[in-house]
Amino acid sequence: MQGRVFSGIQPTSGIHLGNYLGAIRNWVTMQASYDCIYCIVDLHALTALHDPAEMRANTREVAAALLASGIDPARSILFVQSHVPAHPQLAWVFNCVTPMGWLNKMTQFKEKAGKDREGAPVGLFDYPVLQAADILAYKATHVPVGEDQKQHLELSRNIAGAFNRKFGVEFFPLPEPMILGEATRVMSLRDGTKKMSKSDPSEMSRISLVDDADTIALKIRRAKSDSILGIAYDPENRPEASNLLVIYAALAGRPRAEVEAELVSTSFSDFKSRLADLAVAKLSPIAAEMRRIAADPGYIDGVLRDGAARAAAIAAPILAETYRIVGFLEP
Ligand code: AQP
Repeated sequence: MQGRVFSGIQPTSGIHLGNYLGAIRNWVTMQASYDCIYCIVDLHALTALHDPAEMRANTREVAAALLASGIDPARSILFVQSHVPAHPQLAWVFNCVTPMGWLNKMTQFKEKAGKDREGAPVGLFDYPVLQAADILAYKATHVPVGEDQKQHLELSRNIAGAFNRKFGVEFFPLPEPMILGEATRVMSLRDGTKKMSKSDPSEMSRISLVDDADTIALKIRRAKSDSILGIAYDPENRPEASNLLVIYAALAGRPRAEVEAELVSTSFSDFKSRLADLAVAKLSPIAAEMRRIAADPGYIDGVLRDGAARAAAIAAPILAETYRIVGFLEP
């Protein structure tokens, strides 16, 4: 194995094509060559979601989506963040070595807090410190994420370095972000300059992993287009065409340039019907498998329980050593 992978996904409802192409699909591939730990990060989701019933339902739904996409619980560890207390425990230690100034630079906080920074929860501000703890509680070496998480990963490296320097140790590795594949930043179907996101109020802006074939086809047909003949990659001038081209290449598993060469004289509407057929062919089997798995919550809970026990067994000695390094007495 080439190292230890950690990555997480929030249990916010409506996992979409961006999550799938930017993260989950890479997670599946990495199982062949890394020790993989995948986490449903409910503590992170609490920064935005306060409906307990929704949190519970989403957590199982995301687990079903990951299993349906090909995360194999026999090979990888799949668990829920709140089941392993080492995450918030280590986050507290990191809170005490992380300068406020580093967090003040995080663009995701600025975007999510919007104009009401004073009213935003402390948890939202502190989110990247917990993220560093998620990764470093396992001394993970590689973190596959979409491009939107690049800045947070840089911060995790800085926090690992700050801890090591402060206590004069070489304890935490500096985790490497892995931003893989053709679709590292999938954009909204309604606006090619905005990230495809669960929090976009328009359902038509994203393809959800639970969408049926008709809905997928409808969303692609209605996706914003332009009137230039041929599909070309030109994010500056043709953001929507570029985004759909990237999605097409990623779903087909082919290099973008190769697909682009094929589409130089294709009309937007013909391209959309090809894309719709491809998206339905690739995503419908995942949706069907998700429904099958979701019908058995006992199975999902069992997988998550087993995953939490395996995750805790790795994290506990790393946390204990961290506590020893900072000078906490053994209980
Ligand atoms: N549009 C995207 N393109 C590529 N990758 C993406 N990811 C998210 N959106 C895109 C990647 O998905 C993984 C899990 O993300 P998350 O659960 O942390 O969700 P998020 O990034 O908060 O996703 P959203 O949809 O943008 O949620 P909201 O709207 O709540 O902020 C990560 O690896 C992420 O990079």
